[in-house]
Amino acid sequence: MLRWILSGTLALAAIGTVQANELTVGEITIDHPWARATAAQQANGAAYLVVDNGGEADRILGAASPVAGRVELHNHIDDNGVMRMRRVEAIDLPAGETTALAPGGLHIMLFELGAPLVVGETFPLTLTLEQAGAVEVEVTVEPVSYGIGGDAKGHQGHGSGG
Ligand SMILES: [Cu+2]
Repeated sequence: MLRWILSGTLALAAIGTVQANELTVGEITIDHPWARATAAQQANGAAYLVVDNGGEADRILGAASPVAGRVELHNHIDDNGVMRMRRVEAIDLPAGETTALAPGGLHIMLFELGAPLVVGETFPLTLTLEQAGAVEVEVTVEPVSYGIGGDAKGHQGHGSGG
């Protein structure tokens, strides 16, 4: 137990854990990471955040979190009028631009949740950026109604097959 705590602390320290809702790494600011609350029977969730890149172009290559067995980068595409989620290999963060991950668009998909995401709770999410490296942010769980253009059913039917 002690060994686990020590190694965990070192790992977190190495990638810079913060409690704040905003994290700045170099010229990149990650603002208000949040996730939708999930129902008890819901196996999957989604996380959103806003990246303000004041520096050179970067890309999000992947993400991981202890609350999810698997984490993928997703986008919504319009497939003949039907919005479908698709996995994307990376999320571009163009130089000098703000990239928003939000309901109905780009998002971080949390598969195989170990427990429901409860409003008010927080959990760590590590983003792997091509240039900036690993960045850990603290995600706050918000009500399903939170955010823009909520589509609460969108993720419930999202199986592992995509
Ligand atoms: Cu998704």
